[in-house]
Amino acid sequence: MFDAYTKVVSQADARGDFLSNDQLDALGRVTGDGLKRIDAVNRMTGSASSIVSSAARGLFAEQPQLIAPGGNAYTNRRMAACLRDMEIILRYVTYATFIGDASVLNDRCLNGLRETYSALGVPGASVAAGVEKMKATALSIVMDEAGITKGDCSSLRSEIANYFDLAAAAVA
Ligand code: PEB
Repeated sequence: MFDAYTKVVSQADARGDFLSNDQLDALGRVTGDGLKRIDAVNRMTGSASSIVSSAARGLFAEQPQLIAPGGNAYTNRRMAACLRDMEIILRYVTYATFIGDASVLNDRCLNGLRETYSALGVPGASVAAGVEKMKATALSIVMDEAGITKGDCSSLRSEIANYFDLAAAAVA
């Protein structure tokens, strides 16, 4: 697992190079966004259960076959597994946002997930649709300007969007 800093250091060390100006500039931007990053993580974490439940509601409204008899989220056990999976994915997105690097998400959550779902018969495209819904809700909560000092959060926004997109693409 890397964070934004150790990733760059390990790449430079593999080449025996000093850190380049571009790398230092990029890391400077990560540091400069540090408080925004923590606010974003704090908001996603604090709203995790509503992010998950509203995504699930939206998903089941669009794909009611999932909760009909024979559907993959039919029975309380499968419904609970489904909500839990969405929460796990969201949790790893918050970790990646915190450290500014996708490796924790890729290595500990997404790696092999497609194969797990296909072995279980869980429709990956439906999971991806649920992840996209979590992305929309999470970003609207993160970007809400109420009660916070206004600033430019565009690069953080696209970074967080990218973590959700990675998760959706990994199972779609
Ligand atoms: C991944 N999900 C399930 C299982 C595993 C994961 C390993 C099998 C074991 C179990 O049931 O607990 N676990 C999960 C994950 C990590 C992990 C992401 C990462 C570290 O360790 N069903 C639907 C929806 C979707 C869904 C499309 C959006 O209809 C999910 C939610 N996952 C789902 C379901 C099961 C499951 C298991 C229904 C149970 C499948 C079954 O047992 O029939």
